[in-house]
Amino acid sequence: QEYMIIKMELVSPFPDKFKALEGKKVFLAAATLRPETMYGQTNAWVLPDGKYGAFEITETEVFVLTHRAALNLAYQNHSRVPQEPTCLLELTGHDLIGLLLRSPLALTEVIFVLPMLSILMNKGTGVVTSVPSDAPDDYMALKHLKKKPEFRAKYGVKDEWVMPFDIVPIIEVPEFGNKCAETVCLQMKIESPNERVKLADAKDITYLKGFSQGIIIVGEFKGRKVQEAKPLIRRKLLETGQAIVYSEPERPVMSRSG
Ligand code: ZZB
Repeated sequence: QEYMIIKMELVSPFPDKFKALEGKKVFLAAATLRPETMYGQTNAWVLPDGKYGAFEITETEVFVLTHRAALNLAYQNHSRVPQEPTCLLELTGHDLIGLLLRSPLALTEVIFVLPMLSILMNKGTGVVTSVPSDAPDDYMALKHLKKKPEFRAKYGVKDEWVMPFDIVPIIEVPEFGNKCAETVCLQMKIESPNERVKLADAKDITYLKGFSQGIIIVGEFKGRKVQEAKPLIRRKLLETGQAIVYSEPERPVMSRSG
């Protein structure tokens, strides 16, 4: 599986826990298969109890991701020391919740890191960028956070990290509109982020519709088909240094682990 890692930059001044990294460029490294949806990012997701680390990628750049992903990256020529991940800071998802980020192409200028309980730690980087317009999982998780003050309280999520952020329409799909994930979740009567089986189907449908029939309605490639825009946006992100390619060597196991 070939992902792109989107470099979501930690906004300075850094919080206390990250003070040792001040002066470096620190990125939450989000693995995605949908670079053309980056305009619609509204937040980032991490697993609260997941183990993460801040790893040296170059002399000046640090990525926050799982140890497993850091090791994979080290074997793909993305580590300060060749083939060896060097961790500057051990972290958990709890340390990341509430961080303020600036993410490539996002129409929302700054976004927050929020908790998602369905994140798989053995897939991608363990960090996911959230596009509630076109990803059913993201749509349901954001809706849940907004609806449930007790869930926000449990994870120390402040209202202002969530409430001001609404779906940003970025892709128009015939018959599904410009909030494809919402349309599909409503049609399938999905009521909570825990309906994993239904959500997997919703994801497949949304992927298929968006890719085969979607038209980009914002940004530089406005008016183009998703199929045409995808490789152009991918190339742009790579050329500007806002993303890198990341290959997943083994098949991920479908279970959750810290
Ligand atoms: C942004 C995005 C926008 C995504 C979209 C999807 C969609 P797949 O096909 O199952 O491999 N993802 C990445 N890593 C993880 C993880 N560790 N745990 C949980 N989810 C993860 O799915 C790949 C997608 O799953 C990635 O692409 C990422 O979300 C998420 F509009 O990034 B995506 C219809 C889907 N739309």
